Amino acid sequence: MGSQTLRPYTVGRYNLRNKSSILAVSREVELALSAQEPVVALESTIITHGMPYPQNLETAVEVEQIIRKEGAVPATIAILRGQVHVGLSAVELETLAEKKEPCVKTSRRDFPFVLAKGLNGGTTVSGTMLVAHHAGIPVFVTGGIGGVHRGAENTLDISADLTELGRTPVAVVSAGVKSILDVEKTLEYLETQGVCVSVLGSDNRFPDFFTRDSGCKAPCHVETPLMAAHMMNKWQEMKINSGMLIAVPIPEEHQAEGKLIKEAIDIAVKEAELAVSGREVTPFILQRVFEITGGQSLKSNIALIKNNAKAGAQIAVELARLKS
Ligand code: PSU
Ligand code: MN
Repeated sequence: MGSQTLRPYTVGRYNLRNKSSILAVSREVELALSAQEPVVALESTIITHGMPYPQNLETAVEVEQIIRKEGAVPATIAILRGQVHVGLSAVELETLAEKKEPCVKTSRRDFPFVLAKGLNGGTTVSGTMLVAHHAGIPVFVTGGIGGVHRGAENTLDISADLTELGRTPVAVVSAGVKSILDVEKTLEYLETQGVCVSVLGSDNRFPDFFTRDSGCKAPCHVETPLMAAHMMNKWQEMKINSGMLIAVPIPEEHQAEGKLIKEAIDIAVKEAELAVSGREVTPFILQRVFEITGGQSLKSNIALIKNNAKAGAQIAVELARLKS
């Protein structure tokens, strides 16, 4: 697995004043943060482990463009040779997306190892939240978060994303919770963790990534990005140090065909039970659903993350306005 030598931490290209030098913050992100302009954090596991090449690279680039178009600065977060990066160059994005170099799916627990060994890491929702918070970025856009897996009563497979949401004050914009998971149990777990869960849009049904209705109601419902920003503002004023989850339903026209996706997921989840465990479960299921649906799942995935990027950027812009 890549270079196993111990490297000293290199000093970041641009380090935020009063921030740990362990973060290499890009000049664009550094400037935006110091001017209190809107910034949107993005994860990298979706690039390194969640989507195939070249769609992963195309999507990562387009998502950054969408965020810029809305007037915010994108900050993709990843680990490159043992250095945590906030804001990647085109070449850095390409390096990760091509998957030629080994790369560890990095959640909170993996940082000490990946950094000490000088490895590359694609940061999950939990890993990205942790870094975004260090860097002072409160809005983070992704596709879907990890959650309580089906059968977790036996396996105890519950994503570290949920405990991270319980302990780190970053708002995560996602298309809800993927139906490869147990959506009801995931919502229960988030309640226990004190996470404000809302749905943004016209109704209060909680989405399950590929479709707009998981069958569960969202605990909170906000109609506009401005109202989501108001919620974040109150959350910050109250110093509620747990995270927020803002669910954005997939646009009507991009919903996956319900029956097809449901069947594919059921097959993939059963196969995963026999084939994999630990951090490999989610990437395995995503890959199998992609194969079984003949690529349909990836199309929906790309459409919804672009939609999330737009909504997340609008929230970040409104929040910056409220604070100015
Ligand atoms: N769901 C997706 N695509 C992804 C992931 C989840 O549709 O790429 C990634 C995210 O990075 C998420 C992680 O944080 O998988 C959760 O992994 P696990 O279930 O092992 O905690
Ligand atoms: Mn797991």
